[in-house]
Amino acid sequence: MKQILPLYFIMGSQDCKLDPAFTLTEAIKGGITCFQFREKGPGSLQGTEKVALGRKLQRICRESNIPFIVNDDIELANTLQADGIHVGQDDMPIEEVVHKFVGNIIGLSVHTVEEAKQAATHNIDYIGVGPIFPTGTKKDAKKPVGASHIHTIRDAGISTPIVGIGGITKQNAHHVIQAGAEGISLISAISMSDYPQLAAKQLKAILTLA
Ligand code: TZP
Ligand code: MG
Repeated sequence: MKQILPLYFIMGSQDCKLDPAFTLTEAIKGGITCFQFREKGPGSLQGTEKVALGRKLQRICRESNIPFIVNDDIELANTLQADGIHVGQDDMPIEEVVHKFVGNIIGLSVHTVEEAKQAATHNIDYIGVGPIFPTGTKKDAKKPVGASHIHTIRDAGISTPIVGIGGITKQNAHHVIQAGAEGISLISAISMSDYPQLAAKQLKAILTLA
């Protein structure tokens, strides 16, 4: 997990300023360590178009040995034989995901210490803690918890690998790492950039310095 989580890029076509395949290719050149396909919300593709984009982005990840993780959609994750699935608290119960997903990596979004404790009992591979900072990308996001919340989770004795999520930019990424996270996961800081490769490179540089 330590190699996979540092710079975890998430996106779907609805998040991209430029072409999604181009954005992902550039982000990979810039040094992302993991990719999550999250085709969701207003403007997102559905049905066969969603599957086709998933396949295309998965192929790009495979060429560079970047783990390909699917958000929410366990059927799609199994069809594509994705490397991982990521679910939230309101998705399918985690026991069911553990039972049904045939791939490797299972990630879960958590907001509270209690949810993080629950994740640990289910042997989840990593948890996404957030939103850390205010985000404009997820319209129904909960109240930001701040980077110190990662500290609080660690202090509660939880050693599950953590990625921070929500509003992470090159200006604040170091706080997330310094608070004890194994990585940063982000959408708009790369997907809305005119230069996704450069954006990823700059974030990667911050991780090395933090
Ligand atoms: N979950 C909590 S915040 C968030 C998700 C999916 C959105 C993160 O997007 P951004 O653009 O990195 O703030
Ligand atoms: Mg979800």
